[in-house]
Amino acid sequence: MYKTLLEKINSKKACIGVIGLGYVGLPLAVELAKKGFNVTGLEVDSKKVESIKNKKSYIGDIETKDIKELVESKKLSATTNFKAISKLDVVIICVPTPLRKSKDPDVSYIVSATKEIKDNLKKGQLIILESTTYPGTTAELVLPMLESTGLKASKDFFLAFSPERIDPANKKFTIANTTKVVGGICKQSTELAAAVYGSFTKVHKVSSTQAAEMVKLLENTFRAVNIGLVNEVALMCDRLGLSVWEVINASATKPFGFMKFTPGPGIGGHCIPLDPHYLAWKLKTLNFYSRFIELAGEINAKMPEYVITKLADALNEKSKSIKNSKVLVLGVAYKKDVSDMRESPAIDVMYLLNKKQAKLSYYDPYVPVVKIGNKILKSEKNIKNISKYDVVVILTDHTCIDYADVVKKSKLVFDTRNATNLMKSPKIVRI
Ligand code: SAJ
Repeated sequence: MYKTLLEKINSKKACIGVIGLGYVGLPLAVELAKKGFNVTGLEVDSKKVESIKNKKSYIGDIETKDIKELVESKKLSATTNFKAISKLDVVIICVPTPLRKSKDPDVSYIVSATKEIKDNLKKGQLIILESTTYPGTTAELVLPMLESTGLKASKDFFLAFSPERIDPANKKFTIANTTKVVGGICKQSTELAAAVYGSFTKVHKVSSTQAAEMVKLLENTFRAVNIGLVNEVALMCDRLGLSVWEVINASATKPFGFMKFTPGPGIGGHCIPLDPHYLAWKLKTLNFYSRFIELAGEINAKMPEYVITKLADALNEKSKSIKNSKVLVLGVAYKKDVSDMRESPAIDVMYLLNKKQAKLSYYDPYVPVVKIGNKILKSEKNIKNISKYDVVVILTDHTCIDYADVVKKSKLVFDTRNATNLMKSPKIVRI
């Protein structure tokens, strides 16, 4: 069985299913189809399935021409009918793993995907989980569900974990040139998963699914903790009357032993604010309190309030208060040059501005509408009349904006990202 499946994968004859055609699943499905596999996208969202059937991409990093080519050559298809799983050799789960309000992991999407697989599981299949999750999910949650069919892991089917490393809008590091880490519940599962990803990129094998799950959490906890550190350094520099930007830029001249992170209005996105809490949650069940994760989480979550305090001070210098000041927020997406708003700290800052009764507007060329509390705000069409605002608050530093021009035409600029690049002007206040 193992040899047959390995041969099918190596000869690209294996039929592969990808459950979840989001910003992780669709690029993976397209890459595998490009390599010659017959790939079936399995999606609960019929709009996504329709889009694929109509040969159209709905993910920024994926060209419609690629979808068209692959659908026409019958290498790529999509369906909402999960019974198709019974005809597949490999099934890869790429579903979301959000946090509940209580900051506990929400693995309900993994459970429903695994249930669909369980209902259609066949001997000789390889199942791979990609969704970011706590160490143990594959072995303690997915495996028992699949074995409840009576089929035995490693004997009747294979099971592995491989963390997704898709960085949306990253033109330099794509799915095709980013090493894939794989860890199976047994050596054969690891080898089979390595053969799948080895068809399009470098592979790094680890000894277990738990190790592979932990790799991803280390990667993103590393970022969350270092961002928390520089945010705390920003607060320190404020007390010391120093420019945190000048200090960080100078530290970054050290070619070894230092990695540049920058402070900001908080952390957003679908990974960094969430993933470390998966790890913290798991360790709590083992009676271990991960202080770095909790502390970084607290510091990062407090940055929106810090922005408001600094903004109030800046307006105060002009004998103004936040209340009734005309405030233009520049950039609301969770990071520059993306349209994604998930967990964006801009939402928290704008919520607080609203609460303090600022006359709030925003401009973000990537984000036409935002919901702040129960208010719907539309982006300004342009920033031609920027001088009418009492203050312009840069929350996300999209590269398409001319910040020198913004400073020239504004009364006051509060820059939370150093988008103004340490430009000297009495009009600029930075965190
Ligand atoms: N941020 C800072 N200061 C920094 C870096 C980021 O405040 O020095 C903020 C960003 O503005 C954003 C949040 O943190 O709000 C997360 O930023 P991010 O650069 O980590 O971007 P993400 O969330 O897109 O993270 C993804 C991750 N990729 C995957 O999970 C596959 C992460 O592992 C990547 O390292 C990161 O992209 C990247 O390097 O771009």
